[in-house]
Amino acid sequence: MTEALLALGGNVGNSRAILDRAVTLLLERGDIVLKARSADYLTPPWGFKYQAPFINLALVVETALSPRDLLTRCQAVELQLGRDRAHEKRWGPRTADVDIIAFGDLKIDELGLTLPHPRLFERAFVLRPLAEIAPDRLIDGKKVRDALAEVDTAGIKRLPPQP
Ligand code: A4P
Ligand code: MG
Repeated sequence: MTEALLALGGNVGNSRAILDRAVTLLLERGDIVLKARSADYLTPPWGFKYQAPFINLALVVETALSPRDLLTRCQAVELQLGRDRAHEKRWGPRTADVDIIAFGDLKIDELGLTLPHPRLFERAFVLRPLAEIAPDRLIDGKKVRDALAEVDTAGIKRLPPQP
């Protein structure tokens, strides 16, 4: 079993409900086991700024799947939740985005899969939820909590659990 870090985000539709469903779908076959789940966070849009705020959350999971199979599962969940890559703009609105942030300590840079995630250290919307559940996790030799201290977290709000 390998521990992996996943980051989920979305800003189209009822994002909290959609991402909650994404977590359920990821775990439903039993070959991805949840170890920790962050709260939901409301985060200002990054990249393309003129869009609705996002909901983001992070998961620590364990799996015996290969990194490729885990990515395929993440993308299957995105599709099940209505993500339409053909009509998306880069860094624009989306119903559900499920990224692999790290897979054990594996480093790979292949077509369609880079690990750790190449833009993770620029993204407070990834690091803030992750720091809640894995502050001491090292990624590329850096602790998540230290990486978080280097990014701008202005406007990020931790949301209370839904009733
Ligand atoms: N891919 C390569 N490595 C990975 C990996 N480690 N995990 C490939 C997941 N996918 C990986 O993905 C495009 C391709 O990346 C996939 O086909 C996969 O093979 P994508 O999800 O369409 O996104 P992208 O073009 O890689 O962009 P990126 O940098 O992942 O951006 P996002 O996360 O998709 O951008 N602002 C806030 N506050 N919160 C957000 O969640 N999200 C976006 C969307 C923009 N702004 C945001 C947020
Ligand atoms: Mg993605």
